[in-house]
Amino acid sequence: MISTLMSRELDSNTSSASPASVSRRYKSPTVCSFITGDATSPKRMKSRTSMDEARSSWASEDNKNSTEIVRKAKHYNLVLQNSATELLLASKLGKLNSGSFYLPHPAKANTGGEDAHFICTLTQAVGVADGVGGWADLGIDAGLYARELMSHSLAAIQEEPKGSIDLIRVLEKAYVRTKAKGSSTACIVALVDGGLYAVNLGDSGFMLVRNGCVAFKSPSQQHGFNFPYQLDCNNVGDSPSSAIVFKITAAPGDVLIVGTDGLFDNLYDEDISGVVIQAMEAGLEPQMTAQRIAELAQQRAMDQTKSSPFSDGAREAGFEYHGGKLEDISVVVSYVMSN
Ligand SMILES: [Mn+2]
Repeated sequence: MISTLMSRELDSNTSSASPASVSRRYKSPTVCSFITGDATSPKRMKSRTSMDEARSSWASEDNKNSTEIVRKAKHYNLVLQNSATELLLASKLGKLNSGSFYLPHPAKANTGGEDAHFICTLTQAVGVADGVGGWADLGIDAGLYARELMSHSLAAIQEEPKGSIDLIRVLEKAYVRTKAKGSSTACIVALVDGGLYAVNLGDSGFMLVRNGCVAFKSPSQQHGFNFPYQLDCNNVGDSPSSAIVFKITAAPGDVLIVGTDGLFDNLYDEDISGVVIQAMEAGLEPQMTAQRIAELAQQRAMDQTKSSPFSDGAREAGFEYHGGKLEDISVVVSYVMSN
């Protein structure tokens, strides 16, 4: 039996990268497990949005005094209790208009890569999963685990009672039903009454862009550099209850971007919001917006000259690393629509 969890492969496009691809043994998660960056390190803060950043971002809006942010254990509740207009907008949320684009790592394209995602129009939910590449050393394609996890998540979310879905229960069911070898991160976001409801485990995640600005970005959960929280086939790793739960108010016109680390390790927040702004001006459909974002991420992934959120993180962890990180890139874009 395999009793280790996997770190990511460090598939460097430079010759100077340190050997970080060793499989690290699992270690127990700490109680408060957010990896949101060191306050003394501006570079990390740039690539990882912390709760404080979210707070300042939201509080800087006109509704400063009426913004209520509650953090309970691993639950985020971001509630904009502001004007009657905002509440009216929230009550009129109708659906997510979603599209996706997937660019597998060029070397893994023939097996479909190791990412998976779903879009469910019935339940207004989307999800991404990222099979952890370290399994390849054991001859196991973790993409199978990720695809099965998403397929079961899609089925499980449709079993939830309408109007009171429980995403931890969804993730738990999917985890128990997944039989493939491997391990994976998971992120599921659903449109519910009043806003977005999400669970995230590991270093995939989501971002909400409002009026061209990043209103919120989910923090990454990692045990160490390049070693994400993950659900695994041997039940030795993290459990669905370790996922962070988010409830965030949303309004028509908001743009939700859900992606794997191939997206968030290669593009800074402002790169992503920049593409969203251009896409909105050009009137692009979500699928085309997702494609533009994914293509920019891949371009950066192959660029050895520019810094990336990944290279910033690597340097902070003591590794010499330059450029982007060639990876599977999954992007799901959802436009929040009124009824
Ligand atoms: Mn990945």
